[in-house]
Amino acid sequence: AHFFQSGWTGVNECTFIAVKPDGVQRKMVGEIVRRFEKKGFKLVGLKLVQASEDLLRDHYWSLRSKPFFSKLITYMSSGPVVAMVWRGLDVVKTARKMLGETNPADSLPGTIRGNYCVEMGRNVIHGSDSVESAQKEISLWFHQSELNRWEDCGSQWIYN
Ligand code: IDP
Repeated sequence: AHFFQSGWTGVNECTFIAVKPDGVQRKMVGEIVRRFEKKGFKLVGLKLVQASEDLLRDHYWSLRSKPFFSKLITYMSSGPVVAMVWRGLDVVKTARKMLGETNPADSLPGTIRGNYCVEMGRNVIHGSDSVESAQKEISLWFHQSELNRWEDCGSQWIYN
């Protein structure tokens, strides 16, 4: 069965999260996974990948004309990233709140970027900015067969 047969909305909404190369080097993977797990979201895909420049150019296509674009591609290809798909009610918007602002300096303490980084060019984590971006990014980074359907035995304690 197609993974997204059950739809993209409600409790089945999905977002693409990536621990960027600086986050992996700085041993942030466990902390980031912990935050999403403890929040109550469901992990449906996870892998450590060295992203190609082609993949990253596709991923950041909308930023191709920005002055920082080539530095961004260099940064994002400087080491492995942990690519993840998380599922749950309003996960796209909520994940963005958990991340903080693009600029760590504008991110509130308590958010991932607010707590763990200083500069925009080393901001530790990526999260899709809309449901449409999430769909695009998930299909770019993951094969259907890498996304898992599983029954979360705790879901009745997360959803009423
Ligand atoms: P987002 O990651 O919060 O969605 P975007 O505007 O989509 O922010 O930018 C993508 C990534 O590009 C940012 O996370 C950051 O790493 C980098 N970036 C954005 N703006 C700048 C900038 O002005 N200078 C350097 N890097 C930037």
